[in-house]
Amino acid sequence: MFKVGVMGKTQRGVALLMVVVTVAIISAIAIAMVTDQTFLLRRIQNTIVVDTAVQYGLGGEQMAALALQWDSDNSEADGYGEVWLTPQQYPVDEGMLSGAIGTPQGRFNLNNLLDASGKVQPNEQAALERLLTVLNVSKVWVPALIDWMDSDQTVNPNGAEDGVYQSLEKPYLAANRPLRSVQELRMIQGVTEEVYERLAPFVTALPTGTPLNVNFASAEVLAAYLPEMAVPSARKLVEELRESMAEDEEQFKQKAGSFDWDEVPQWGVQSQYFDINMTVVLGGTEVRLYSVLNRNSGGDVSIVRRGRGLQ
Ligand SMILES: [Ca+2]
Ligand SMILES: [Ca+2]
Repeated sequence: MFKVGVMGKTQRGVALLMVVVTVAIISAIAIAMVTDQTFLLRRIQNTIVVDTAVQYGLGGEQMAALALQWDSDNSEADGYGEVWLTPQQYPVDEGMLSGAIGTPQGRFNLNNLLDASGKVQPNEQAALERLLTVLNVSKVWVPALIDWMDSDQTVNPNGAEDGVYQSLEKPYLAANRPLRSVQELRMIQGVTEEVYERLAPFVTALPTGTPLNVNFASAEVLAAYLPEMAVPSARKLVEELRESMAEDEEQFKQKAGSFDWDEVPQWGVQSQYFDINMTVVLGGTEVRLYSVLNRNSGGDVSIVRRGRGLQ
């Protein structure tokens, strides 16, 4: 009896333990399911918010296009003080759409280095090298950038083609086409993080070669474009242009002083490319969107690219 009684107690103990374990497992599964569903619900809500934000962003693009068309009809030049530069804010259902138009053409366009036929443009290369001198960063990688963009596999002196990139721990190939973004610089042999961080705010990578819009250029870029102009003089020129933009090329030349203009890479007082950075806040969620626009000489505006995040 005693023996049976002990066994009965043990069995009851095991049975109780099994119940406890089973309840614990079921609870864990139930909690996991609820968490999963909450997570799924949040994901669905987030997708709806992003989709709605993107729709508002498309509306923002259309408003920007109208502003830029109006500007084309009403002014010859593009510079500080113009209406299209005014940041905008519009209340939308349960939120706010805000955005600002800018132009990347005050920066050095890295895709100017090669012309449409793939030939290196010496004035542009010299200007990029002067910009690097002004910024006090290494320029040893410039031949590698040219190799990265030219269509051939011939290695320039101090350059780099597939062979160099294929020997890396994570190998890749040279792009052999114009840059698609400034971030691509990071893949080029010799471009260190320090070089990238210092240079990125002064450069752009537009789909085609473009003249610099001097009205929007920084002192560093102007000093790079105008040989022999020192940065302090360039700063004074920038201040002057922000107060009163150059309405045409002659006005800029008067403000800048005398230079050997044949040495200066392509420049002008107009922009063909614009960017919009938009923020849509909906029910406490913030979505950032950007678009790059092109305006042709007739004033027609088309979308070049768009995406999430900051441009
Ligand atoms: Ca204008
Ligand atoms: Ca190449």
